[in-house]
Amino acid sequence: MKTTSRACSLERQTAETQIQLTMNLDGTGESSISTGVGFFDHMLTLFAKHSAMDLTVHVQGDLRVDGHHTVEDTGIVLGTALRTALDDKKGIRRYGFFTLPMDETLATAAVDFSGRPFYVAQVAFPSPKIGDFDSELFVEFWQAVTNAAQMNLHQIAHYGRNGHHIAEALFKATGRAIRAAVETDPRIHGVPSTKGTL
Ligand SMILES: [Mn+2]
Repeated sequence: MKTTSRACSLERQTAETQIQLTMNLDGTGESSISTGVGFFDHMLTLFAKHSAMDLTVHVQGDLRVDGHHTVEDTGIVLGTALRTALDDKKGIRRYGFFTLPMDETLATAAVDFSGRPFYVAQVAFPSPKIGDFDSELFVEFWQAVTNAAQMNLHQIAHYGRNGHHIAEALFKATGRAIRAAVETDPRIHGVPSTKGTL
């Protein structure tokens, strides 16, 4: 359901997960996150902070299986929320990129709200687990966000030794890139594409 111009509230329920999410693109980075996966909560909290959107995410997932459905389905709803809140994308900057250092790690994210889903990740983790989070779910999450948001996302971990730092640097960089891309440009009145649609 679309409520105000750049905000939305979504619910998704399956046999595997129940998800409630609200998003306001023109927020201040306030968030309330509970997914049942502590490290994932940490990532979504700092994603909200660095994207400057207001975000609430409450998930009850089948964690007795593993974190897969919880993380992937949250990605689907987060991406759907981005697409819903952006509506016709009139007046946005469309592109955003950020390179972010975190101690020994350097990470880049680049995004285009092109309407064509495409995800490229050059990301390797040194260990299969980061706390209670399976490292392989990192790309599952962003693939789901990319598909549902219909955006183009590239993520690169240039280097880094610590899995927590690599994931955190990329969530922050992606938040910063999305913030830049969804920001309204006072010089652009229509859709920022020579095709006239995105
Ligand atoms: Mn941390």
